[in-house]
Amino acid sequence: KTVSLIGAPTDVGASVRGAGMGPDALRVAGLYEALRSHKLNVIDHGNLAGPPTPWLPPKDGVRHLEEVVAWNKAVYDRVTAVLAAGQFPLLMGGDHCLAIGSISAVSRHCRRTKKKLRIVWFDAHTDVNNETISPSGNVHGMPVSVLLGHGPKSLVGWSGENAAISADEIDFIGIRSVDDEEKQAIRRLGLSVYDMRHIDEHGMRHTMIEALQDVDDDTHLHVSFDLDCLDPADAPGVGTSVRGGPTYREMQLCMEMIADTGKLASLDVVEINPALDVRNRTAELAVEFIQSLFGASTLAR
Ligand code: DIR
Ligand code: MN
Ligand code: MN
Ligand code: MN
Repeated sequence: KTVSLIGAPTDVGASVRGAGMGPDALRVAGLYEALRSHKLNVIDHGNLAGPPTPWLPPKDGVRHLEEVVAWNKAVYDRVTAVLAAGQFPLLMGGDHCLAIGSISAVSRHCRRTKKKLRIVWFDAHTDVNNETISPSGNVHGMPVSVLLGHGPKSLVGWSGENAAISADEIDFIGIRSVDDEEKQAIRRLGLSVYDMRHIDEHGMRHTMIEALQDVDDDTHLHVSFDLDCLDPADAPGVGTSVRGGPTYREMQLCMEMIADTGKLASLDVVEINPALDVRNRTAELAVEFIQSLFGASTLAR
């Protein structure tokens, strides 16, 4: 298997500056070497190019729409090319708005190759705002809505269909911060949200069994991993931390259970903010989790 590392160094959709340094933080934390030591062929494509973040207030409910489109276009094109080459795209963000380009490309690829798409969205937030309900206008809070077909026209429909994904193709893990109108959207859309209370009551193992239950041989499994999913005690280097997240061990179990499916085929690692981190701890943590996603295990070799 060949893993292609794609750096998208931007904070254009975020609420605080700094996520643009994420790709290099992952490189410094040894992502390339970690995957190599796992007998994977790894190509680092370097960083994509895109516009600087202008840092302006929202216009018509969205901040930096033009720049968000440009960055996502670059991501969409590269992820499409990597998938077409039969390789595994690992997007190094950047903020979570980049999942629009990444998952639009994955969705188109799945339709073309007749694969069933399943997405696991690790996050403290559900990111299902859109320009009419978002309290902030930041697009990193909107990618799921856009992918479901509701959002700014210039971002919707890239997969070839109005909706790149359907509500039953995505499961959320670790949620503990949802805006008021987002709550209505979740109910209206019928999204599967495993919030922290669900994880507290049922345990992470049972939660992941539920989330992964319909993964089968024909499935393309995509993981969109917002590092703010973790408890901020473990992952301080994120822009919008929310206390009360999964523990290190719980998150390792998630990663190991996903690896066990053997169906992981694309990955976003987003929202690492080195400007807020402590000695690159959050990127190092991300590298550990990525290794587990690719099958690293304590006892098996
Ligand atoms: C908030 C924050 N719900 C918003 N979202 C974040 O601005 O839409 N997502 N931080 O990761
Ligand atoms: Mn988040
Ligand atoms: Mn489900
Ligand atoms: Mn997110």
